[in-house]
Amino acid sequence: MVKESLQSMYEQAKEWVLEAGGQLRESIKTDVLVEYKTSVADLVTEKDREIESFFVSRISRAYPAHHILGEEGINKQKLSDPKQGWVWIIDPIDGTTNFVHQKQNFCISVALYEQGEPRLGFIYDPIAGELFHALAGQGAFMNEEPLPRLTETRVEEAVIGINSLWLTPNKHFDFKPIQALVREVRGTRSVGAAALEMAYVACGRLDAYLSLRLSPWDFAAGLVIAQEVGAVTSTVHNQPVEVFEKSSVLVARPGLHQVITDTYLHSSSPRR
Ligand code: 2AM
Ligand code: CA
Ligand code: CA
Ligand code: CA
Repeated sequence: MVKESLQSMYEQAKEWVLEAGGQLRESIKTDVLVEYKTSVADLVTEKDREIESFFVSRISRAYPAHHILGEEGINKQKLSDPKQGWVWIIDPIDGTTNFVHQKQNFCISVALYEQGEPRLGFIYDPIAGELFHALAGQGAFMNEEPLPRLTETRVEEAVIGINSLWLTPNKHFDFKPIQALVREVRGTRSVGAAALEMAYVACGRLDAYLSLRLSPWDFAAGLVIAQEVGAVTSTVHNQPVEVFEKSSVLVARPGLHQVITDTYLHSSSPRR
């Protein structure tokens, strides 16, 4: 694939993301049908399905040979080997709970991978009017503004994104070292939308973000964007994130990533 066509996919996908975001912005003015998925805390709305369908129809018309992996499973085609060919990874609404309860702090997350390699990433908060985007190798942007490369910071001066579940006894992780981290940092934030929190690390609003169990659509675009500004990404066990597997995620400024893994996470052995 020549570079021009990746560039044209970038421009095309950016238009789709902005159009879909416009639909979500309109939808918060009306009542939206909400259903439970696996539990009362796991919501899905008619808009999640509509937005994913929008991308599936646009992508399959423009790029019929490409594969699509979306949270709501609109595209039923089975992906035999996601590391072959072109794969779009879509979270139509990341932060559905925020979408329903707050009508803000949610985003659309869209990524494109080729042979398992990151190519494009988009994270769009249509309420704030902030589109984070990147073409791998060409830097990351918020709207038209290039995002500067991340510099180092000390843990005492860091504001980190973390979910409160980390701080309670859980079957995955020893939470005591995490409590030590939370005591050490300047502050913690829980936005409630994983992709948006990764974008916030990329633009410097957060110095690190860590989450225990996410899916490809939660982090695929965030990985592309964060890596373009020099953020360090890994699992919480400091292994590379496998983009097509469920995974924990730690994304942080350089330096801070190492302090968090060496000092706080290394001593937290997984419970299974
Ligand atoms: P979602 O809104 O697209 O479901 C906070 O809940 C963050 O974790 C959101 O980014 C949310 O994505 C993600 N998440 C992943 N798995 C989840 C689950 N089973 N229930 C709720 N949120 C989940
Ligand atoms: Ca969901
Ligand atoms: Ca999500
Ligand atoms: Ca979602």
